[in-house]
Amino acid sequence: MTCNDCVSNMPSYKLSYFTATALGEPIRFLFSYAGIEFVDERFDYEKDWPKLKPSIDMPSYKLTYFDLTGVGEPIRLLFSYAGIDFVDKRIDKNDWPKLKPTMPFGKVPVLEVDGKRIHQSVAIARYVAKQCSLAGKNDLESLEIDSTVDTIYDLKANLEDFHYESKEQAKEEKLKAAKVTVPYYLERLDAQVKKNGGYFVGGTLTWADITFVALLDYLNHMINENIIEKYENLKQLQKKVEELPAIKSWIKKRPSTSTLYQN
Ligand SMILES: N[C@@H](CCC(=O)N[C@@H](CS)C(=O)NCC(=O)O)C(=O)O
Repeated sequence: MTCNDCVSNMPSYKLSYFTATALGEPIRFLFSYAGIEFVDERFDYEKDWPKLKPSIDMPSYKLTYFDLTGVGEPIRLLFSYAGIDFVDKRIDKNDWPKLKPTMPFGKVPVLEVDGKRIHQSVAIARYVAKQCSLAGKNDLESLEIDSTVDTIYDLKANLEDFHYESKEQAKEEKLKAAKVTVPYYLERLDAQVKKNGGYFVGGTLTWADITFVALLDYLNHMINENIIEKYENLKQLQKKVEELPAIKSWIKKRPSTSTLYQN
């Protein structure tokens, strides 16, 4: 076998990515480290991408949810962070009775992936997180992230228990309980962020951080206060996540939902 044979047996590689470093750069580094030749195609996000995008075989996504920052919001933030386009279908409350029987389990959010409908917000968020490498570097990290997200949902359940109680006396008792359980959760979540270098898991951004920040608006609304006011590490985390360019731009452009929380 001659050297020419080796060369001709190598696959030819072409990497298409933006002019930015970001997610394309580790691949460029690895090709360079391995001494493997590749065509380094770079295009401009503003100028080239709108024309090129339709030619890239991406699934089409449609997320159906209420016009709220509830359990659909982590998914919207994750899509935005990942730079994945999705149809943000917001149901008018008045249309819900008619639409409910058409949903797989009578609830939203529902994600349509190329027309296939999937429900359960946490499962959907985890799926999107995997598309943009926010789901942990190994199984143990993924487990820690899942466990943190479940804890955030436990905290949410505590607040919902109080918020959606309609009987006055029971509501007062549930508020008293929430005033104990909510700090219990927040102290531990705050300590977790402190211990893990400013993020919930592994010293780096994961979908647990995005889930927490995305749900804060809803959690605060339920008890009518900023629940993380006293928790410096959680406040820093919120700031960091909300300042990520893609998240910042999502928050700026998303519809205002303030009037639709009323039950
Ligand atoms: N475990 C489900 C719960 C979904 C859920 O409770 N959705 C609410 C909105 S936040 C809903 O569809 N409510 C309307 C109804 O139950 O009729 C998830 O996380 O996706």
